[in-house]
Amino acid sequence: MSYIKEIFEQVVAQNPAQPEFHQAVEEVLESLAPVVEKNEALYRREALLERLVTPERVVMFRVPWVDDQGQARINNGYRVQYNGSIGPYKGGLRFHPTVNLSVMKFLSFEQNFKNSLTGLPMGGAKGGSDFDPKGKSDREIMRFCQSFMTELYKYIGPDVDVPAGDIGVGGREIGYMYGQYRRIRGGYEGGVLTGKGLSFGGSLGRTEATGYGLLYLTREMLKCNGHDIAGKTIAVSGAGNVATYAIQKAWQMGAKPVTCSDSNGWVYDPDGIDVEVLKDVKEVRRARLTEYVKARPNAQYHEGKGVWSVKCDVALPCATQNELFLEDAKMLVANGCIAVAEGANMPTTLDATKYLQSNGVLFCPGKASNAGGVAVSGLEMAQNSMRYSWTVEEVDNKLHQIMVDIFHNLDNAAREYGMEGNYVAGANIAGFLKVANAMLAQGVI
Ligand code: NDP
Ligand code: 2IT
Repeated sequence: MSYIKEIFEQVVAQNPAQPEFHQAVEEVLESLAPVVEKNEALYRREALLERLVTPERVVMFRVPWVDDQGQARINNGYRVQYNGSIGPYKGGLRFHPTVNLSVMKFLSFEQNFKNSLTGLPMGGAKGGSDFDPKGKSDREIMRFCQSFMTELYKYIGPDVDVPAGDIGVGGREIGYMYGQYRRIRGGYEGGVLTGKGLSFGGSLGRTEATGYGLLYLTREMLKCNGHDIAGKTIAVSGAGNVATYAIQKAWQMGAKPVTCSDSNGWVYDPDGIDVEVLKDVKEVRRARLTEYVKARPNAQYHEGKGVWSVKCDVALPCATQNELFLEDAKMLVANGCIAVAEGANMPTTLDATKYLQSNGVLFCPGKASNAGGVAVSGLEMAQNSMRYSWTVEEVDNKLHQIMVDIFHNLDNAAREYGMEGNYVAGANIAGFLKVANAMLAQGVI
């Protein structure tokens, strides 16, 4: 049996009932075949793939808190420190009822390769809780964040592990968690979290970074394949941090984003999504998308899923994992879509990815196209270490350069291994090589 197949079967056997984790490992291992074949004796002797698929540390803890009615509540907290060989563990925190060990492990596994692709020294991690922030008061959110940090603080630090935001965790939650960390530690250690407020060590441009970075990479991918992003119709899913700033940057590039979605339904706006209305509904009022169409009479609201049925040139899934299925891929191809770039982590299922690729659709995986968020987190860490702040132009220029470099890095890696145009393979190989070389250099640990 091939080394890769052996490892994948072990992962499935040893981690039962973790489908998202299996899916992420399968996608990465599959693309590493040509690299592993070249180095098989060495990798086997060093148990490199076994170590690659095994997290260095998984922390699970109880998060007790009291709701506004005085009722005690309990949630599960997690931090998976997957691989620290190229830098401090780094990755977001997700608060969403679907969070479980499988989701945490898939996200932290992916984060290793993403962080490696940014070129910055950051290892891979992820954490979060099955806490549902929807409908909670601001005070409940604060008490939850404080309780979560009261346990998490033991395992993190500016040179150890640096969490940030993800689904359900934005500037407000990072502020509350940072406050509790500072209170427990008794000093300023801003570098322990990224995505902080600008008044206490946050970086300009971090809020916009993932969405903007997604568009910088997408424009470069289109350009290198003979297309101009200006004038393109874009379908976006999600209506959170990533989707909002992807939509904003798409407009700035002369494209027209026409859809967005949340967990209840989706919007088609034939005049293009109005970013200010979207921000007011989702960021300011934390309301549902039904409110969006009240302010935009030409727009249509539909319950359930359906963003990928809209005719578009480019599709940007920016909500969550497994939200673009084979039947969606078929609709996109039938409607003439030329490119898909993932803003979310693993939004496209494996069979949908393969269908898109084999039908000539340019496809960029999230670990490359959504790396702008963690890249600017890395820049925030650098600024915190220097006790200095770059201007928004400086940060944006660096982000732009990082995203363009990432695209060329994976394009080149795919060519070098005889898989030209397969950006999934290119991203996995380029991301893997740096981590693998660091692991080999550091011995069997
Ligand atoms: P937000 O919480 O800001 O927004 C998430 C959006 O996706 C919301 O519109 C939400 O709808 C929707 N959504 C979430 N879960 C589901 C679900 N199970 N079914 C349907 N819709 C869902 O998160 P972000 O924008 O930060 O994150 C979006 C994606 O991007 C995630 O995959 C995340 O891992 C990834 N990402 C985020 C980065 C960042 O810097 N924030 C960096 C790189 C990747 P609703 O409003 O109803 O909850
Ligand atoms: O998935 C991701 O890359 C993030 N949620 C951002 C992580 C970070 O540390 O900024």
